[in-house]
Amino acid sequence: MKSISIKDIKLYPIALPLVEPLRTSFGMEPYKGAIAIEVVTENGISGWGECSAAPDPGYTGETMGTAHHILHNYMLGLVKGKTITDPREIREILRVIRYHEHAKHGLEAAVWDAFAKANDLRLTDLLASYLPDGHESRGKATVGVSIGLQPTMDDLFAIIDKRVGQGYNRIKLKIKPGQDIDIAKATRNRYPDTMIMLDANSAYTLADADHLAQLDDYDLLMIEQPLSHDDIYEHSKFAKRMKTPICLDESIKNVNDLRLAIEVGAIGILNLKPARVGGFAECLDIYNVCVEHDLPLWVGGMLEVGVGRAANISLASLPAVTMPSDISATDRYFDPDLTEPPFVLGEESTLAVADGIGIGVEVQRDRLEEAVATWEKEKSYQLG
Ligand code: OSB
Ligand code: MG
Repeated sequence: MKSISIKDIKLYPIALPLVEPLRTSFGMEPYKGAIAIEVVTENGISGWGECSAAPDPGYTGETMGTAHHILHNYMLGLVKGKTITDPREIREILRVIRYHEHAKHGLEAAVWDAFAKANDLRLTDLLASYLPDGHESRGKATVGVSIGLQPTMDDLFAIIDKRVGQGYNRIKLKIKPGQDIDIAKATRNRYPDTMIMLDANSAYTLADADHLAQLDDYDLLMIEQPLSHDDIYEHSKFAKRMKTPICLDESIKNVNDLRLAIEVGAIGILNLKPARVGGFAECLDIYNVCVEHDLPLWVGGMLEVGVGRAANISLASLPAVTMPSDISATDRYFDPDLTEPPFVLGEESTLAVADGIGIGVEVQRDRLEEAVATWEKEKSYQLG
């Protein structure tokens, strides 16, 4: 493969209004905040990555501010001027910096896109080239939709009706204490044949196990991240008390976390989120461990704009991603998005990989400028 030399890296803090905000057990955002990252090569290729840390530290500890600080002051200097012969080298270069997975992922993703473009490859095929034979891209991802907490059950049903009507065949509902068993029961009664799963975003403790065991009655696909964001041990205790499979999101920050979770029986299904594990090199290692252990996986999302979503679809189209991913069509998130063309839901709840080299979608410079201005106007703090 052709190597690339990195001449310049630009950071664009952006905010885009969300068509439908996502209320979780940790909060709600009317705007999607992110840092769009552009890597420019000596040959004039622009690669794009998305650092999807939120404005607030509710999901992981990172924020747009911490990500901007660490990117600007530490990471860019390590990568600028480097010649890259394999995009997985970025993970090694950034290993001297502890944590900051969202920031690492955004920068690494921009290099993956530039590298794929320099080699005239789709990102999905470049990713597959580092996997064992037989793991070629399927060219599309099976997907579902993530629905936030709603004020009333009627509001929730209105949104689910709309999404099921649009063709999504797997829905994920956010839950928290006080809004859990009733949601599962009412939704299962109303939609007997839809795949339903719940995501607690760490809102419970092991003391809630008896209460949550009631969820076993509703034929749920899985329960995502019921306990603490940094816990594996208690999830292993909890998993033994539930028939419904436990999916881990926040708790798995790297491949070693995954190995531990498998070893102690804390995980039945993995939500693989590139932003949470620090990039695609780590995703590939995790993917291989899932294959080795027959662990079902799907690709999670951070309400990414088109840049990050296109990359996530590229990963989600790989064949060991056997469960529906949390990646929805563009109209669920933004109008308009930062990129063109939009992603449109296809037959059997799928999204096609954008057809073009790299991530396959084009950043619209005028919309980028507008999104930077929106961030400037809406931001509640200075970036570091
Ligand atoms: O827990 O999976 C989550 C969004 C932001 C932070 C955490 C989560 C989510 C989602 C969104 O559920 C899924 C999507 O991008 O559509
Ligand atoms: Mg989650």
